[in-house]
Amino acid sequence: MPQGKSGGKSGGISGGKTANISVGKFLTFEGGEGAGKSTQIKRLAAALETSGLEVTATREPGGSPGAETIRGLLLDPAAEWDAPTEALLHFAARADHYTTRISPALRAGNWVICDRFADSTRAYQGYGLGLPMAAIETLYEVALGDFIPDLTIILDVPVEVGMARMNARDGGPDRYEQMDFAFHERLRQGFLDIARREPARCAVIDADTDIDTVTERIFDCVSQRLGVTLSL
Ligand code: ATM
Repeated sequence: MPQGKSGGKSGGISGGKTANISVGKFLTFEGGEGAGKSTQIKRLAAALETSGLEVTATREPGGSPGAETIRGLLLDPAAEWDAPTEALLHFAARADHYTTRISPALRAGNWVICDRFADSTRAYQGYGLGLPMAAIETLYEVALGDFIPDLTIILDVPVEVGMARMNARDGGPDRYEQMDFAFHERLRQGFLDIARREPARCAVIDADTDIDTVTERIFDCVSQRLGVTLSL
C-alpha cells in the first residue's frame, strides 16, 4: 500500500481521512519529454493484469472529470500562467484526482499506475521554472497530506534523445516542448535529484535504448521492489 497515509489523507485541509484500509499499490511514472512513458505504462498495466491484479491506469494533469477540466486550462495554448498559478492548478487537479479516483481505486485493491504525479510539479514548476521547493511541498501537504507513491519510476533519457523522439511525433509542440535545451536539462537533473533524495521511493531507469529492453528493466524493478512476478 502507499507509504505515508496509505490511501487516506491525514494532513492538509482535508485532514482526518486516516483509515489505513488500502491494499492496492500506487506507482507513478515520471520523466522528460520523449522518455516513452505511455508505451511502458501500457505494457506494465497489461503484465500486471496478466498476473491477476486489477489495474487502474491514469494520468496527470487529469485523470478525473474535475482534473481533466483543469488540464484543459493548463494546456490551453492561449493561457500564460505564471509558475505559482501553474503549481496551484496542478495541485488542485491532483487533489480532485486523488480524492475521486486514486484513493477509491486503491481502497478497492487496485494497482494504480499514474502517468506523471507530484514529481512533475517539482521538476517542471520547481527545477524548470524556479518556484521554490518549499512552496511546492506546502501545496503537496495541503492537497495530499502524507500520501506518497509506493514506487516512482523515472525514465531517464539524454535531452537530445528525448527532443528527437518528440520531434518525430505528429502534432505541433506544446508549451514545454517549445522550451529550450537548458530548461529540459534542468528537468532531467531535477528528476535525478529527486531520485537521489528519495531512493526508497524512486528508481531511475535508463530509457536510452530499445523499447523491449526498457520494459525488461521496468519489470525487473517492479518485481524486486513490489514482489510481483512479471513476464514480457
Ligand atoms: P503530458 O505531456 O505528460 O500529457 O503532460 C502535459 C504537460 O504538463 C507536460 N509537459 N509537456 N509537454 C508536463 C506538464 N506538467 C507540469 O508542468 N507539472 C505537473 O505537475 C504535471 C503533472 C505535468
